[in-house]
Order: sequence, then structure tokens, then C-alpha cells
Amino acid sequence: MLTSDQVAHWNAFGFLVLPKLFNQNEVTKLRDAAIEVIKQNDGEKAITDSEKFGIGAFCEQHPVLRDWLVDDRIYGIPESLLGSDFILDLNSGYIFTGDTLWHGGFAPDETEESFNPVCKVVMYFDSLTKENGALRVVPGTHRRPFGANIWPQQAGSNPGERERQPFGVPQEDVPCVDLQSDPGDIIVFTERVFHSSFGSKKGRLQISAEYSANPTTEAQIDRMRADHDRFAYSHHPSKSFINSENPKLRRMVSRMVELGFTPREE
Ligand SMILES: O=C(O)CCC(=O)C(=O)O
Repeated sequence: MLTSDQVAHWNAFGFLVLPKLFNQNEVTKLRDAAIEVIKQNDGEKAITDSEKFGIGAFCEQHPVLRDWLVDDRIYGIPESLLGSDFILDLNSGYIFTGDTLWHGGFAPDETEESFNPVCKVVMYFDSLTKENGALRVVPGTHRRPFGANIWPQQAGSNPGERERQPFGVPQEDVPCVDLQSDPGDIIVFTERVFHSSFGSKKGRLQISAEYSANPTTEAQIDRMRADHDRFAYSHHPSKSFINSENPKLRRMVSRMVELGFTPREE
């Protein structure tokens, strides 16, 4: 569980760094498991040649990764930030390469009424500094109005996006906090907080889990249903979790089952 100071930091700034949550031995086991799953999913080249890779329903594919999701050090994070009835929306394995341009913010169709708190828990397997690809965040952009002010910096897919300077400064110079991390550290942020990374020359393995608070109003449920309809992984509970012997895995997806969301086969 997080302390009240950590929760206050989260609420104000939209991120947390939890150093040394996992030891070297655990990190090695998690890395080996993640690499095994990536290889099983045709990601061999991503590992050898630092190519981009990303899939959801990742932890379902290895017992060590499943255990990571229900480990108290991970499970306790959304529990503290979103309440004990939080939902596991998605979990993923990624290899990020090169610069990740600034992105985040509120989805255009999200209103004050449909707003539902979320958080994302990630673990990298490299020592990352500002210069070589550490995640950067603009604190406080997970909330309106600041989160709306920074929207012009949202990366689009147009050519020349890298050079665009809506605030008159290059991407690298946008005021931010760099979340330096070592293997074993956990970073908590949200997809709404503006984030990026610059300077990395090699692939960065990341495992992640994304969570929502339990939606209670019609507007929140409608919004979650729209995301379910739009995405292949997010908000689709895996059958192996629905039927798991582990009560925490079952609980984290049970609300989506109740809402009639289509399960995935994994
Ligand atoms: O590590 C990176 O380069 C970007 C990570 C990111 O965008 C994410 O986890 O949502």
C-alpha cells in the first residue's frame, strides 16, 4: 500500500517513482519471462535489432508475469490510488525505440461527467537517465485545466511533427521532470499526464499494467464501453483471468464481465 504522502503526490502531480521495489533476482526472472513471451509472439527481431514491439494480454502468457500483477507491491498501487474495487483494463509488453514524442491528455470525447480516474504502472529493465530515454512527464497535466493547456504539444502523425514547436521550444526542452529509473524501480503515471522520452539509442523493454477506478455513473460506464468497443485489448477481460484460481486476478476483471464486455481468448 502507498503512504498518504505518496497518494497526495500522485493527486497533485500525476506520477510517482517507487525505487527498488524489486530485487536483482526478481528483475532477472521478470526480464527472462518478458523476453520469452516476446519471442513467442514473433518479436525475436525486436530483441536483437531494437525494433519496436508491443502487445496487450502480455502477463497472461507467463506465470512469472501473472504473479507480478498480483504481487502486493504492484496490486497495492491501484488499490491505494483508485480504491479496492479498481479494474485491470490492460497489461502490455513493449520494446520502445528512439524518441517518444510528447503525448497524453484528455480524449476529445471525455467530459467532466465521464471522467474516471486511471493509473498506469510500468517497469523498465535498463538504467534510464534524461539523456538515454528516461520517461519524462509534465507534472499536473493529468488534471484540467493544465492538462488542456498543453494539448497543442500532442504528437500527431503528420510529417514534421518532431520539429513542431507550439510553445516555441524544441521537444527536448519542454519543461518537465525526468523520471530516472533503474531496473527494480516502478514508475506510476497516467496516459493523461503528458509524457515522452528522448535520446535512447537502444530498445527499452517495458512491462505495464493500466487500471481504472470502478465506473459508477452512467456517463463513466458509457465512456468505458466506448473504449471497449474501440480497442482490441483494453477493457477486454482475458478468459484465463476470469476463470483463474487466484481471487485477485478474478476480482480485477469481474466488473468488466458484469458490464458484458467481450472476453479475450488468452
Ligand atoms: O518509454 C517510452 O519511450 C514511452 C513510454 C510510453 O509512452 C508509455 O508507457 O505510455
